[in-house]
Amino acid sequence: MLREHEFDSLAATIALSCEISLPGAPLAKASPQLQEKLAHVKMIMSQVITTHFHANAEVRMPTRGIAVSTYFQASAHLLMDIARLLQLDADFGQGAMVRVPQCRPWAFGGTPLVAALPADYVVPKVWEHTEQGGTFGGTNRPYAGAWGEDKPLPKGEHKIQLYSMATPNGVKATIFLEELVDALPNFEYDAWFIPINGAQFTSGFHAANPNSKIPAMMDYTDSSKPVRVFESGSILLYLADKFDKEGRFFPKEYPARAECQNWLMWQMGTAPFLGGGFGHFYHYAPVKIEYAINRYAMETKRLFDVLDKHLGEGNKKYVCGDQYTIADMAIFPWIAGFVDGIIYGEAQEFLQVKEYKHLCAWSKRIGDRAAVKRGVMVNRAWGEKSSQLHNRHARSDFQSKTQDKLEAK
Ligand SMILES: N[C@@H](CCC(=O)N[C@@H](CS)C(=O)NCC(=O)O)C(=O)O
Repeated sequence: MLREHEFDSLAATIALSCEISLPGAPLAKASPQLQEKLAHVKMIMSQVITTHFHANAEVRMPTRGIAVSTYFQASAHLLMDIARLLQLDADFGQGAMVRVPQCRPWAFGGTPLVAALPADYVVPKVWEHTEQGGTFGGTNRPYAGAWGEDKPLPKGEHKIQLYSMATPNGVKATIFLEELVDALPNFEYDAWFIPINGAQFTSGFHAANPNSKIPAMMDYTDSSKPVRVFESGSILLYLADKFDKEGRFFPKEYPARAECQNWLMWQMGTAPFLGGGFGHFYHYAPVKIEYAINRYAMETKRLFDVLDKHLGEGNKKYVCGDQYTIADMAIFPWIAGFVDGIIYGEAQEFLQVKEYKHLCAWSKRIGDRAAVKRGVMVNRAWGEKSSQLHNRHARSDFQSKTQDKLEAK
């Protein structure tokens, strides 16, 4: 239970006090029996500290005041151990209580006393990688690089090649690509399914995105100078710049253009809170941590409210007012998952998503668009077979290449 080595490393950083308080009465007024008990505790603590931690403990018993304090230098975890060892939550009579260890940044400053999960976890001096378990615990490594298979990416006949999966970040790109298909008679693209259980670490994918995350895109318009585009927001901006010449989806003029950029960047900044924070700790993490879930649930609800209030002001149809833009396309996939209750288990109820009326109405409005309905199917490999189009190479694929059709052949 007691870990001597920790004392050496942490002793100098924290000074703690463990208080045995005697409410309302100066120590002198305590009964002789209680004074005896307190003195006993003082003696034991002093012994424990010196024998177990080879430290010179200063254990003080003030003659005035309402508290008997034993001050010594130790880590928060050691103090906990000592408290447990001495059963300091015992009843000392006469209303005397042991306030089990309170951290006092006393002589040297230091970190506050914290509970740990698991309870015996002590933050090591240097972090070391261990596999974390849970749904995504084994996927990543703490280093970058093409450490997976040495394999090039497939390449179709169109100039634009997307490598992705129909997660909220992936769907941002496929929605815009399908909007461009509807808006421009000659626009086409290939979209390849990249399962993120390893394919993102292959040499081919890594060359397209050194961050090894979907979505990634290659533009072979000039085959001698292919352009790689990664980060979903960057893909939206690139496609808008290159193909949306009229500013249909990304306004050309300020202030409308700035407002669109604002909400696009807002989305890019908030996704890690919704997904990596809330989604991970509420749904995927192999241990339910109240603090983490509360922190990210609070932030997620705050973000819902930001969007809800923004849409409600002036009863906006779209995030930028009357014009449907790449900001809507970026925000929709993350919000729709919560609104439709298809993301992170019971999250819809847990976060009471239906209370955000403007947000829900907007999500439905975007979801009803034909291009959006197709976009969410591309690179999808779960759910109804008729909603899965693993790889997309032509407009007609939605009629003939969905998974139900392929498997019926
Ligand atoms: N900021 C990036 C985030 C991309 C991202 O996190 N992609 C996830 C899927 S939604 C991924 O590829 N995860 C695989 C991994 O973490 O190894 C973007 O918006 O493109």
